[in-house]
Amino acid sequence: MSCGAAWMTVVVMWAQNPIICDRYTADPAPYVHGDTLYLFVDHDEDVTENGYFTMKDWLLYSTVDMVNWTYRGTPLTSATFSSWAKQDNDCWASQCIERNGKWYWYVTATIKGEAYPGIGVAVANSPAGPYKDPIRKPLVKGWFKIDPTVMIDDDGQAYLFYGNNMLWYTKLTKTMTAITGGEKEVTTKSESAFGPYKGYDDNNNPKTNFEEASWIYKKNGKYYLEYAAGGVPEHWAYSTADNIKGPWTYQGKVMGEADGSFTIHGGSVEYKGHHYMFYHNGKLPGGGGYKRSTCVEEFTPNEDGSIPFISFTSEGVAPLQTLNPYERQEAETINQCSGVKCEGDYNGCYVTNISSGDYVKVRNVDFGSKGAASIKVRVRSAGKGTLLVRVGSKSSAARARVPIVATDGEWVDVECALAPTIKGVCDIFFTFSGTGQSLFDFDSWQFAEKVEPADKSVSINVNGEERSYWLYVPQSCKSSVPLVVSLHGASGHMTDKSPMGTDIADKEGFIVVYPQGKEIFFPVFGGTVTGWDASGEENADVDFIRAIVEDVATNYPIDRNRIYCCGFSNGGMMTYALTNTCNNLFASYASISGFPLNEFHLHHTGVRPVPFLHIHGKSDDFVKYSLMPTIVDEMVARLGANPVPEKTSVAGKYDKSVYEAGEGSFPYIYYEMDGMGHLAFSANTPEGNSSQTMWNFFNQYTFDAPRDETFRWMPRIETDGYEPKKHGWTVNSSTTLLRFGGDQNTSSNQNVYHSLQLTKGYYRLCFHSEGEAGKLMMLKLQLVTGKKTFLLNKSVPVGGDASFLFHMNEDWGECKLTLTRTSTSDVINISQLALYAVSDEEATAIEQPSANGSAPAAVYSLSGVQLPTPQQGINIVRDEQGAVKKVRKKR
Ligand code: FUB
Repeated sequence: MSCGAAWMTVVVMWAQNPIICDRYTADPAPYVHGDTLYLFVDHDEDVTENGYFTMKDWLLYSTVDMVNWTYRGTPLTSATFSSWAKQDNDCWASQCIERNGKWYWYVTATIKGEAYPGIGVAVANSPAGPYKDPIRKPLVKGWFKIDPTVMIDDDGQAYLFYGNNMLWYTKLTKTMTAITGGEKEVTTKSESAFGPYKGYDDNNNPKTNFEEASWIYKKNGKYYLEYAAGGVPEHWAYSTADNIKGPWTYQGKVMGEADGSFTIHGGSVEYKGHHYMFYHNGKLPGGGGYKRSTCVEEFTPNEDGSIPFISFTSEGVAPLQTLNPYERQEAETINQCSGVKCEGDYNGCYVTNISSGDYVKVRNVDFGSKGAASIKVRVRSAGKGTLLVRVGSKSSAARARVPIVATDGEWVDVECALAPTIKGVCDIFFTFSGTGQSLFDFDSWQFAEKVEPADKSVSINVNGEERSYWLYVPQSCKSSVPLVVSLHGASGHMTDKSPMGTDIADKEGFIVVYPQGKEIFFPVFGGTVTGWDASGEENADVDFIRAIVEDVATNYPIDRNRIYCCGFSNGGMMTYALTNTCNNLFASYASISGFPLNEFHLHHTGVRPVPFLHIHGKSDDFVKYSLMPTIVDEMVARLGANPVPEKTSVAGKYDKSVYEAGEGSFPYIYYEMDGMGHLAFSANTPEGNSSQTMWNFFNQYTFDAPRDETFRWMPRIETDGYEPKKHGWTVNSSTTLLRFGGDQNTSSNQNVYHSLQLTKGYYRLCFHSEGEAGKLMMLKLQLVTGKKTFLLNKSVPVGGDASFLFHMNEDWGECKLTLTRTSTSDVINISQLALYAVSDEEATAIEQPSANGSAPAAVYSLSGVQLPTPQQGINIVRDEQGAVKKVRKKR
């Protein structure tokens, strides 16, 4: 593919080695984890002190394509090991490995107050740290004990090898932070094990070929030990063994002597089906034996597993994949650079020390066939400068000149149009101009794709059926564009472009689609009109809506975290239904003049809590406003929201109720519109436009917002200001303490009634009661549909917390919950009523109570009676976090 302008076809062969250009990096230790190759390296300082290795810290880089390397910070310095290591120098070779989610970085340092080295270990929860030295002492120490290399064998046993001229290994405990079984020495003075002697000392003793930099791994049942050999200048060689204890067999030379460096420390690794050999040389400008730089070559192992001789190249390796410019990319993801430095830590890194004439090159960037229209860069600056975007070479014509002005030390985004656009796969150069040192800091960049505007009907085939939708893509759309699905009401049409107005899409820069409903039978109309099958179950309309989103996503750069759904009337009913069937698609929902009624009443909320906005006219007698309180009750309980709303009113316009989000959940916002009938639009919302109100609501939510997806029903009957009797509850009536549910569909309620709906699975019902000790209550949870079985039917002592596990056997059912007292004069207060879904594993787990020695928060018998301590046999235990388990106490 070309890179935009036709005259840009010059092919330049770039030197890729060394691969890290902003500083000198030595002793590379690659490690593959998931999709990423991490490169742990040592750091030769720019200024060499006393003509010897000057090394104060250890660095981390990573890549996913082998050509662009991201600086991930300087996670370790000698200060990390301040309790035992000499400070401010001697941060020598290292290797890092992950085990059970923790990262163990083994390093060489000099023992404080001594001249000999030791090997320490730092531990972190992520590769970039923060790291801590948990044992505050070296694992091993003594002359020649340098250059640790680590592996975990198939049986889980971890080994550490290390040494210079001499070689040792030791087992590591499972914690990876202690050695076990003592140190074992490997005899290096053996030609069959480590190759021909490099000569003899003055006493005529042979000098081993093994020098240092051991690199251990296992492949196809064989142990490989790569190492620097031959004394200085070193070359790279390897030996193999069938047993970790040896004997080792010398296999030969793998690489020659490194260019410009008397050491060559490296190691091979397999990544994404390719084999790479890392090493260092002295080839970066100004480099040498104490200013080394990491390089990499690809190789193909021989069929018998042996490693071929690998030649050094300056071209390095080919890219494994392209880089997506339409996603935010770190400025410190670099192929080649000059002049700049990278700084930062696990909290974030950036490019700094930028002067006029410096550049950063990013390789193999895929702009696609539509091309990029603009770029956004994140920068901070104390002065002024320009960031220029070029393609193919650092001296090509600039496609964008991004002006950078002083930002008071704040990070800001600056956008700039590209001319001409950039298309296809290219190398990108960011060059910098301005006067003075350190023009600005550069954090990230992201290009925006050219988005073609559209205002047209689109046909798609869904499960063999031709369906259509109206696509509206405003001129104002950028990349990563939000998408709104807007559903018309019964007998409506996609060309209504309702209820989300295109004016708001224009203004806010999002795509909106208007699906066309099919002719379906509506009891309320007594016939068929266009509309939606809003049953809350999987159906052709749900497939259609999913297919539309996919269709738009194939043609436009939509942000999958920002897809929203709204609807009018029957479209609003469908929106409620989609909270159940499409709750893995939309980030938030809005309905205007529509709620679940008649046959659409059931299954109207999914397990996943969702942000929801509802707008309803007080004069709507079609989808009856008078029934809305019940809908609100249902939504609020399912969201675990505060049932007492925060209300704001503007006379003649609206009453707005905000039901604040429950823990791990989202709010329900309800607008009651003065004087509005059954309409798709209102100009009386605070924004003066109901489309804008919906958009402002949507725009607060992304799909990846953290949420607790446990099904819940939390009516919060005791909340101050909440009157349960007004919300479908029977309270203190005769012997009934509390009753909820069990109402029926009638012609007047349009099938909107208070109902507790459950699907198959385990649940936990909890509440707290206060009253006269020794009294009993009866708890009943009964299905009022299907076989009308009792899910719970228990006598419960008054006082304290109660928690009951039960199983719902039917696929779906409506329930009635009743708590009765023995006598009408019993005064009992019920609070903290909640019903949660419980996973099968949690519900059926059988284990020792308080296995960790801590007392459970509450213990109950199988019949739900609270016990002072676990009794022999099966107990129900609720821990401090509220999790419930069945546990067996042995004798
Ligand atoms: O980087 C300091 C030392 O140089 C390493 O520990 C050795 O392996 C050699 O590369």
